[in-house]
Amino acid sequence: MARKKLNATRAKHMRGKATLLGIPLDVNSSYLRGPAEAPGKIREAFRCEASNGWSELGVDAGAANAFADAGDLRLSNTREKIENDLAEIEQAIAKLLNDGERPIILGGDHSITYPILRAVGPRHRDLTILHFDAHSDLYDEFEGSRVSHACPFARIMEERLAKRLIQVGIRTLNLHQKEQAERFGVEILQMAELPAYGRLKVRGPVYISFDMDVLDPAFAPGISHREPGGMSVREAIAHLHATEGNLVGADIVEYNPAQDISGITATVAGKILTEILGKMIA
Ligand SMILES: [Mn+2]
Repeated sequence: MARKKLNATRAKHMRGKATLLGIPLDVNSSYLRGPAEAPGKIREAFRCEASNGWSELGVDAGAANAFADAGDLRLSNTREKIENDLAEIEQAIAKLLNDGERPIILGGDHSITYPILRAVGPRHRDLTILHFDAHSDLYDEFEGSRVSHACPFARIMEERLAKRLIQVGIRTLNLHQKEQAERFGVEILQMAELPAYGRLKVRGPVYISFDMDVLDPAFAPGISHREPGGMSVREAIAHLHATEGNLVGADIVEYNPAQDISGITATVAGKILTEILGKMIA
């Protein structure tokens, strides 16, 4: 009896409820501000009546109890209090994980992935991060900051918060970031090598970090760093669907409403959210 109960508790932990959390932080952006306004816009697009909320995987992500929503964190979003903001993000994610939930974070600039992984990493041995992005974000420091949105994956790998980091859609590698990737053993699937569905079939716990600028700016202009030659929405969904493993968390970052045109990028972010939810709930 006791063992049965323990197993049930463990199973619940493994397959905890998907829970949205907005993280309105963009002070670590190096070029343009704006992603702090993204969480509400993505929720709005997800709930838009133009769409029915069903994932292409056959899951009703829009159903009343499909996921929980923990709202948005309240942060200073200032340089003076950045260390405090990062600590608050880590604590908020730790609380969700302790409650057995699987967080889906709506950013925010990409710097938030570091404090998120400080909470997620130690709870999952053998964690693989699948990182969709035009950029490697592996800078040791960027314009004097080690918590810039150009640096999160250097911090994550230094602190061994993941066993594997697989980057997909990269198309801006420079010498420094190539050296960093070699130093940390990062597996990079550059945009020119895609599709590479088989490389995303990993085992064990998986965290997906989805930077909206992995998409071609023709599909998603509402971002801070437009990098042509990227994925179509269809290619991104095909790669998301090809992923395997136990999805324990995800983030969608770098949507910048101030750069958007007619909310088209919000609609795309809402679609990506639907498909990540589909993957997590299925
Ligand atoms: Mn990027």
